[in-house]
Amino acid sequence: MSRLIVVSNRVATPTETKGSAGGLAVGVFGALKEKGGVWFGWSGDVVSETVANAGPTLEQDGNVTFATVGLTRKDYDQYYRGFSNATLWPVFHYRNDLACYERIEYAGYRRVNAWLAHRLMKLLKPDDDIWVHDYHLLPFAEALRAEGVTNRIGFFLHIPFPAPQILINIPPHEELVKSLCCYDLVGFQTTSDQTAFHDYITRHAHGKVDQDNRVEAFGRTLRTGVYRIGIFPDEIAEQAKRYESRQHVLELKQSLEGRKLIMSVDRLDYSKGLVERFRAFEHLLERSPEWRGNVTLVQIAPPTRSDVVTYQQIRQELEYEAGRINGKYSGLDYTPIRYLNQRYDRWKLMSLFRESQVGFVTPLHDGMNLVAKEYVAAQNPDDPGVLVLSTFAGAAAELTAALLVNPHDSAGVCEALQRALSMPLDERRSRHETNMDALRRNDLGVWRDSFLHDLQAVPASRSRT
Ligand code: ADQ
Repeated sequence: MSRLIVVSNRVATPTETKGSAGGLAVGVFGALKEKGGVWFGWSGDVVSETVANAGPTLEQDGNVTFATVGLTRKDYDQYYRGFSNATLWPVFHYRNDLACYERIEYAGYRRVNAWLAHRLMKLLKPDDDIWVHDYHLLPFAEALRAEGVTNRIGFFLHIPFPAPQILINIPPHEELVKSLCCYDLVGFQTTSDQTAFHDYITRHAHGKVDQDNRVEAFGRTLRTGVYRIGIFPDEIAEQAKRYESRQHVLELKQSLEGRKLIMSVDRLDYSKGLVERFRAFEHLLERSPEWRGNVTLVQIAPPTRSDVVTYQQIRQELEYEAGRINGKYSGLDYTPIRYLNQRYDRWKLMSLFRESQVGFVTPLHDGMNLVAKEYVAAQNPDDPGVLVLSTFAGAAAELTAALLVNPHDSAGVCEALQRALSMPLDERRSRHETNMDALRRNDLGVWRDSFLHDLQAVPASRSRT
């Protein structure tokens, strides 16, 4: 049986794969354990050139090798902070206004991809299947092909793929899509992401796409597919229930003094629609005075990428908005928005979700959004909370029994909040059941197995240019 080689920007630690990080780390590790193999990527450390070139550092866990390398300051600045997070991330989330492009960073991005591919070479065997993850590594297969690698290589994009009119704002857009065509299988979160890629192929690259999603472009043939990333809903349900009476939940409950609770959890990122969310909540307090003093929004948002300027700006804006709204509606014993810039253990988050009457998940664009799925799974089926979900999250295609909203329509979001806060038990139960069925039908195992199944179905000869 062929081994599996997983490549991602960051590699989970062996401890994280045991469940504390949950989600992706656990899903990917499951496949690695089954087939044996290597998880390769950046360690998260910025190191000297000598240390970077001495790697990879290897750590063994059963039949899985964790292989990590450090990045130099220059590589970090150009590849990670620069082109990946200041160019690709905003454009792929339809925020051209926040994107900047520097040729030197793009050159660094390609250089680091080639360097990483070269570092992986000595760990590779001829019949390994290689699964590469996310936007940091668009040119990774091309770099491996340049080293003579003919293995099957698949790619999964965790974030949206933008419509061609948006993508072409990145000056080397054609090179990037050409690089993607060096993979044998390219997977997307939703059909609209896949369609956007196909549109680019036919309209801008003069390529062809057939009914089986076989793409011919830039002298290569590949397949595309839609693989909606999921969670293991029953494990989350069990975890949320197990910890429902822990101290942190009791303390929160006590501090709410019978008020209803709306929960939001996101990385602090402009794609997550946090400012719009705070304003919609303000709209609720403004329009429905009966909720003043009777509902609390807990927003958990740990800062990420805080050395990218746009992330510093969104943080300031949110602090301002939270302060402004709290200044307007707080009482001596009431703060409408509790805004926390911290990471929480997974089990704590799941039990807090279970305690809340509304899950408020309103990204402006999101590949999938696992928080929405986790919120549903964590509910008590006898007395479940209601999910208010943006139609611009990939998860909206599956969680059709959520209250779907346009995050730009503050009045519409406010109406959905009112409806969620006063929804009768029967309706809440029936919506929860429908959403849970969808989560069980397409769990994390289905995502992982269907991608790997399709990758293995690629004829080996197709791996060659
Ligand atoms: P993210 O943008 O990080 O992922 P998301 O899918 O919501 O977004 O995943 C976040 C994960 O981190 C969730 O499992 C959540 O529980 C956890 N998390 C969030 N805030 C936390 C906190 N304060 N403390 C602890 N844990 C926290 C990218 C894409 C998404 C896509 C995923 C997976 O942007 O669209 O769904 O990858 O493909």
